[in-house]
Amino acid sequence: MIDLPIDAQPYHWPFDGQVPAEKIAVMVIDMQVDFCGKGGYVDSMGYDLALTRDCVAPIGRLLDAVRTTDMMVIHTREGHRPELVDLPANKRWRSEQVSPGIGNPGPCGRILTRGEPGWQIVPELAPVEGEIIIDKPGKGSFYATDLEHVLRTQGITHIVLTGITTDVCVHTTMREANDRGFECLLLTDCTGATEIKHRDAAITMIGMQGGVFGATTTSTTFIEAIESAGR
Ligand code: C5J
Repeated sequence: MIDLPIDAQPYHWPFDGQVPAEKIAVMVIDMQVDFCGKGGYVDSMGYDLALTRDCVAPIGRLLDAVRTTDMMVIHTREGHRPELVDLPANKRWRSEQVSPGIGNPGPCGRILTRGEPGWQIVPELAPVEGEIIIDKPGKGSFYATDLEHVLRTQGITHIVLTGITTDVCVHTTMREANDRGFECLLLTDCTGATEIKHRDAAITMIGMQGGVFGATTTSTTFIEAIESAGR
């Protein structure tokens, strides 16, 4: 159960008022060692890891609350097949300009390569039994995956987004979902980017044009809505 709609920007979410929890999916995007762990891809590019790690604890608290409801939990992992047959040449080349390169060895194994230690979801946010995992080769979670088929089959109409990075994989997924008619909400304390200004800009952009990609709020507000429904 969840007590909707909730306070959000730029409108009370969702637009259609009360919806049952079983129509909502909470997505945890790319909370992998490569994006927020020591020795991973983001670390190897020299970014401040604190910026992508900050959201680990809030997402953990969110999952504790969501796991008491009927909401679907979906985790995603960005990564490529060990043979790299799904790694576009330009993505590979660009990564090699700023790091050992996707598919090449680093302190956490081959960067962004399926099965390697760096590609794993951080232990604090490990999926539990029954949660869905989507492996994706791109930034968006819909491209070249069965995510949309799973969502439609299960009658999901609303998506709550969390994860990293706000301006890349989270935003791309939110845009893909929005274009498909899913009603989206981003939890601002449950997301992070390699630059604070990019995170903040990505959040601000969601609110333009009356909520061009959906709405934003905090995990505190979302968790209160779960707790309030249980009282
Ligand atoms: C990036 C992601 N930033 N998960 N991936 O390359 O946002």
